[in-house]
Amino acid sequence: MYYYKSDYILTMKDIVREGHPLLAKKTTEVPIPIVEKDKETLISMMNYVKNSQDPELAKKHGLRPGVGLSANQVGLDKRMFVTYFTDFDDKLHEYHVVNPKIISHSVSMTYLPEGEGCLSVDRPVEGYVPRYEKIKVKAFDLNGKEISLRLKGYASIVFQHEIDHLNGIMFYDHINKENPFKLPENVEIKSLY
Ligand code: K1U
Ligand code: NI
Repeated sequence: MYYYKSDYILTMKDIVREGHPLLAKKTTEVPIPIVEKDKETLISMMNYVKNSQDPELAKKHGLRPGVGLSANQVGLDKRMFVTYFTDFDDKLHEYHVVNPKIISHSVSMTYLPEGEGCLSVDRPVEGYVPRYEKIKVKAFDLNGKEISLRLKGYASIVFQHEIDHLNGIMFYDHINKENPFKLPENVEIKSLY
């Protein structure tokens, strides 16, 4: 499997689960300019995320709702992901993200008080996942144009979750092993809300 056609309807059967080797390795850079097959795959991935947030389509296709999806989660060794969500300030974060690099981040950290979930993890995992409060990301978009994003709060958390996937890191790798609700010391860290 090398790519998904843009009109292919991705479902949960296409999503690889924890334990799959693709979720534990650093993924491979996508050649720029982006070839049509990689663009089509990104479109199909974006459709998964959008469909999953539509209650009727989610029910029809048995989709778990998501706000992001990385290519290795659908079985492809490629450094790319999509996001589709509205932040607390009502800004829509609809992005096709290719070869992302975190070029700087805040010292201060944040976390979701309810913890994180993952489409590749079929069990609840409790605990705080410390994330940088702000990040600056450089990447390429669907058209191979370089983009530079300054993200904070929830958007910063979602992007770090997806970039972690591309580096073979799962959200629970960040949770304190002795006490899942213990936060890192000597660093400013606040709950997102
Ligand atoms: O990458 C994935 O597995 C998708 C994952 C991303 C994510 C989860 C938690 C924090 C940051 C990023 C999800 O989207 S899990 C579902 C989810 O968080 C959600 C779904 C619908 C509405 C609101 C949230
Ligand atoms: Ni995930």
